[in-house]
Amino acid sequence: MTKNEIADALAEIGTLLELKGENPFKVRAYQAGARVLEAIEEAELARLIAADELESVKGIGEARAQKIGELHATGQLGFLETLRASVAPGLVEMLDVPGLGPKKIRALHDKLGLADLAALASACRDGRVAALDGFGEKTQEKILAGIAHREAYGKRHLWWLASEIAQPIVEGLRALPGVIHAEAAGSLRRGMETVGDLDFVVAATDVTSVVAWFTTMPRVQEVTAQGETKASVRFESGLQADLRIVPEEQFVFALHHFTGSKDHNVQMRQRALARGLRLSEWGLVAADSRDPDGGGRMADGGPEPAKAAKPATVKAAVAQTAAEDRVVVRTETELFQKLGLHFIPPELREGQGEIEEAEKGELPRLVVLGDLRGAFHNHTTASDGRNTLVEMVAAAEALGWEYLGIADHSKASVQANGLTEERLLAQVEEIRKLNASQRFKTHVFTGTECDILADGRLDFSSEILGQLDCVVVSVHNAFSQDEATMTARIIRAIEQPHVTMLGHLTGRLLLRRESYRVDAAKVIDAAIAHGVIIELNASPWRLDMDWRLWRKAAGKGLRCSINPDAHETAGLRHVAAGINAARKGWLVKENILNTQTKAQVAKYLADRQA
Ligand code: DGT
Ligand code: CA
Ligand code: CA
Ligand code: ZN
Repeated sequence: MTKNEIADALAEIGTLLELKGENPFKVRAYQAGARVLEAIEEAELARLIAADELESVKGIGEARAQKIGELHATGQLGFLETLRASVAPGLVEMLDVPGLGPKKIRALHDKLGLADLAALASACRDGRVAALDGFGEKTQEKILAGIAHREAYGKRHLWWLASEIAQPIVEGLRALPGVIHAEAAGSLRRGMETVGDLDFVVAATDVTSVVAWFTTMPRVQEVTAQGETKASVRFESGLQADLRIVPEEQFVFALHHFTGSKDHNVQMRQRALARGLRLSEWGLVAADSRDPDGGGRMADGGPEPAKAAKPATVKAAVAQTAAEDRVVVRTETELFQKLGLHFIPPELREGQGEIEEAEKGELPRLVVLGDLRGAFHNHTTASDGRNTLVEMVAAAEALGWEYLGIADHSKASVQANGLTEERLLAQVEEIRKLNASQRFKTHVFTGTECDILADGRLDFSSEILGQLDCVVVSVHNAFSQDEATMTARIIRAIEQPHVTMLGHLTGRLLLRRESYRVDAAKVIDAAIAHGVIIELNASPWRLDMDWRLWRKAAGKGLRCSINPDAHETAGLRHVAAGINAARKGWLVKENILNTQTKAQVAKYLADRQA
């Protein structure tokens, strides 16, 4: 196990002990141990363990040193497994409700006997929760709303996590004998921030073995549907996956159809019809063909089916269509060409004008991951990050980045160990020395993620901010302000000198926490007017500002920066999720600060500061 995984395990032990109502000193010792561990470098941890010196590190102690050693060596810990088994799963689920920590959950359990979400919801509706010491009406309302959101959230899955599951499945399918092509389609391929289910499209000669493999994959909990050429499964995590197998000549049509979106598909069919063609998941045929399917059967307002009787199977349908009626295409590019269109990247297939632009040949050349030369808004162990400055820079160098922008929290973010002016200036000095040492090829830009205080003032003075390369300003508290107050607050922050960019515009955490209320259009206009960048926070849990707002905003002149908001080295890779969102927002390289060279960025930042 890596250092951060071990820290997670210690923190989990702390949480579970707290849920069990154990001695608070013991609980705190595990929480503190997790934090101490985070501040140690990976290599140093290995050395301490090898030298048997871990227990002498302040804040770790003998009992935890032994557990850390076991996790480090084996990746497992009997103590943690026993502990997990001893806590009611319903109590652990309550941790997902915003505003409920272990202490509150313990109180709900001890005083009201609540052990799961259903019981908690009903106690809220009866007003029993509000009557408890330390809860009240407002908290009760918040808990109820949290439970309702959790149900809705449970139906969808984060793109990043779904993609991690889909990748090996695609590879597994491709490796099967008789499989010619295999792709993940659906919202995953379109790069949506969350996905409802996975959709796999396969061209194969031997359908039986593909269905058999798919329905017996690891972690499949239930096979919810199974036919000759299709199957659906549900994994233990609740995520579901659909499989379609088609003959090779239909693959492109099936891939296009199951990639969607539905709106895009409807418009494509209408376009085909206007050209005397019928497009469906099975193929593209002349509209007057006797092909019985040809796109007519969808329940979405497509054309009426042709007169011939519907054949019983796909194979029969294909056979019945006269060969000369079928348009042959081997790639999606060819499919679009047949309808007089340039290729439309999957991310743009949302039915929002992409077909019109593809007809004119005016689709943008969307930004790609390889365009990024560095990234801003990254945390270190100085605030709430889990890797040191040096570890973060080494990781950026390994990614081939020319530069890395550091932005630790400011002092008002007490919960995130925000930096005081003194600590910030010491970090600036440390970064200058690191740059001067030329230890890494990656240049480090100094900076801060400065809190926007409740009234719109900034947590640091202009005098301090003026000494930094890059200033990110973000809202981290007073989330419940009304829309007008929040909007004015953010605009006031944007108007102050030395601000380079606005962090996570809405504060949303996908499938976890709703946005605060803010008038995005007004903030965008203010940012443009003051030459302030708005970040596209690339954390897969945020993807904030939302892709739906970027096309129009960039058209008006707003600049973007794709920021990983990394709290550990692995988080730097999240820029890939940001690239997805940027592509969905029709952004090109030129819209994005961190596609520029180090020299260009350095000049831009210096000019801003001046
Ligand atoms: P999701 O799973 O909710 O995140 O979103 P999708 O887009 O993956 O939707 P899904 O899995 O229901 O279906 C995959 C694609 O199949 C969808 O994007 C378009 C196509 N499709 C499904 N049902 C229909 C339909 O009734 N009409 C049309 N035109 N296309 C459909
Ligand atoms: Ca889907
Ligand atoms: Ca599906
Ligand atoms: Zn932040």
